Amino acid sequence: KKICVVGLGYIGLPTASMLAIYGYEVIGVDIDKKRVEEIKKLNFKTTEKDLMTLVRGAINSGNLKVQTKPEKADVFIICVPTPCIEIDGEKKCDLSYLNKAIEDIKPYIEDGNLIIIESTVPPGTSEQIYKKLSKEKKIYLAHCPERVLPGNILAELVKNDRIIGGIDDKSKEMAKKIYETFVDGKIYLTDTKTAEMIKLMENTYRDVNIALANEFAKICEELGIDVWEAIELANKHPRVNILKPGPGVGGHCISIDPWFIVEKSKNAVLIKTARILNDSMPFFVVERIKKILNKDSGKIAIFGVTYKGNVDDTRESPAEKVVRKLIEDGFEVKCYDKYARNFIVPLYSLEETVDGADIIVILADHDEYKNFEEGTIKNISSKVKNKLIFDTKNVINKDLWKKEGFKVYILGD
Ligand code: SAJ
Repeated sequence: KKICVVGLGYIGLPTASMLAIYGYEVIGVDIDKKRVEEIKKLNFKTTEKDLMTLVRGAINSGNLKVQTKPEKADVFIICVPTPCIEIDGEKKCDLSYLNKAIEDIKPYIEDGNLIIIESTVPPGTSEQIYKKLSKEKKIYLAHCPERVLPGNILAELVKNDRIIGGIDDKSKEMAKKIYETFVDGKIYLTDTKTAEMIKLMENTYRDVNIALANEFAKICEELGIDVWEAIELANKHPRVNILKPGPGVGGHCISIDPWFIVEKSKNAVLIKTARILNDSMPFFVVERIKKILNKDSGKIAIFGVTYKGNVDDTRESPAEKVVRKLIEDGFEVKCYDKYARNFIVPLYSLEETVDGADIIVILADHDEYKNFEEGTIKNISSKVKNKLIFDTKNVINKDLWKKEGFKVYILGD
């Protein structure tokens, strides 16, 4: 069987490589020529463990070909971005990349082909695509959403249970055959609209629970309670699992997917409120920085600009909103993050970042910050102007920093 995977991003590339390793003839397609070249030369950047090895094996096996154009195939798997855009104040799913991918493969589709959409889409999207494509060809169509955790993609690609939504029973069976090649987890079958909703429910569940943690942080700060101690002890309850407060919810999934439900239903009230609450956290952090500094100017040293710890992705990062607001409010900001691939402002070395700083603000929970040694902290304390650190992820070893004379603030304390 020949498979054409369209979109070689953080889902498409591992999926195409995995299918090739398991013996399928795979055509990996990406419209970005640079992306195609860097994959061919195996010099793409990634923080995903073993991904480079997997891609190398797939290409060297001769089963994976990477190119900018699709080809005829038995199965087409579409893994292109479905970002969120704002139109007239309404957040909506931008289906332009998906629609372009469909247009690109259309000339190659033959009767009997299976089309699989992995991209996250609003409920009902797969049916619309099926209606359009089945006018000209007898096709099968399924929606198979991904739930791998960035930072642990390869392990989860194999281990996680998968949901397959098929437009009809044959589509379900055909898609199941593809995924059971490499998925060790269980495979559950349903219809496309339910599968689309399941994906959104998974991420919305997380977003709403993060919003609850963030609201607890705001309330505890107001009442003079350490929210971290309160959450840790509340979670001793056998059926309570309160998540962690933070400077906001980043990444192109959790911060976006709930909007695809809000777009489709006026009943999405709690979901919308949670989104608004999470998007308010970067500004809550800026206000707290001003309160700690007790002035409206100064040098801020930011540690961590990626959307979460130990990844290189800065998409929708809360740090972006914090940095923009601080600069807008007249602060001088320098950012340090050795994982980040790119950011809205230049990134500096640790030394340059802390030099003369009035305060250090931690915005991502990279392990590096958890494991700062005494020597490093001493070096930092000799360079800063004030020994102040505000950790919005509660990731640092507070005692070590206090030993160096730092006043330590934690979000929600
Ligand atoms: N965050 C908090 N507090 C928490 C947990 C997370 O503030 O307690 C923040 C993180 O710092 C980050 C954002 O939320 O900014 C999202 O982080 P995440 O840990 O939810 O991870 P993602 O977005 O990389 O992955 C999520 C996962 N979904 C769920 O856990 C339900 C993953 O399984 C999905 O595949 C992925 O979204 C996706 O691509 O949809």
